[in-house]
Amino acid sequence: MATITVLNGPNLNLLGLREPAIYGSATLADVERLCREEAAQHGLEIDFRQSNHEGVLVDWIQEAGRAMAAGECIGVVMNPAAYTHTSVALHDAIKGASVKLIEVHISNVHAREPFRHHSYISPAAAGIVVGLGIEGY
Ligand code: CA2
Repeated sequence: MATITVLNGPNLNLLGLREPAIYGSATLADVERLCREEAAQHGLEIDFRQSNHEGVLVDWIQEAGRAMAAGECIGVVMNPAAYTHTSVALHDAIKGASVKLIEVHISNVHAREPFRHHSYISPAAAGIVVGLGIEGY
């Protein structure tokens, strides 16, 4: 069965446990369930992961690139969290691994602090979903 890899960056393990006014009350386990249910309706499998470590996320993007080349993975959905605004390494990994990746943000980053308005990921992404809550996944 074809797979979609869903990658989550730093602190998203805290989703639903802190700052519900910004990110809502759903947990990351709820997001995973949502993704699996939606994927199942399309005959797809979900490989759902979260890490607080930039290098681990780079490794997973490269792994997804290999799985895409092997025809096992059809693409990546990624919420890079704070690394969105800092990480040239994630930008390079997406480009270098030729990964088809959709960048997702739960909150509308453009309506928040100026430092959240720039994304190193967007120029390497195939598409962007911002501000639609966890439904954006
Ligand atoms: O809106 C998003 O999805 C973000 O990617 C979330 C990141 C933030 O740095 C980006 O600017 C926008 C933060 C993820 C951490 O999530 C937390 C959840 C609950 C409590 C604390 C952090």
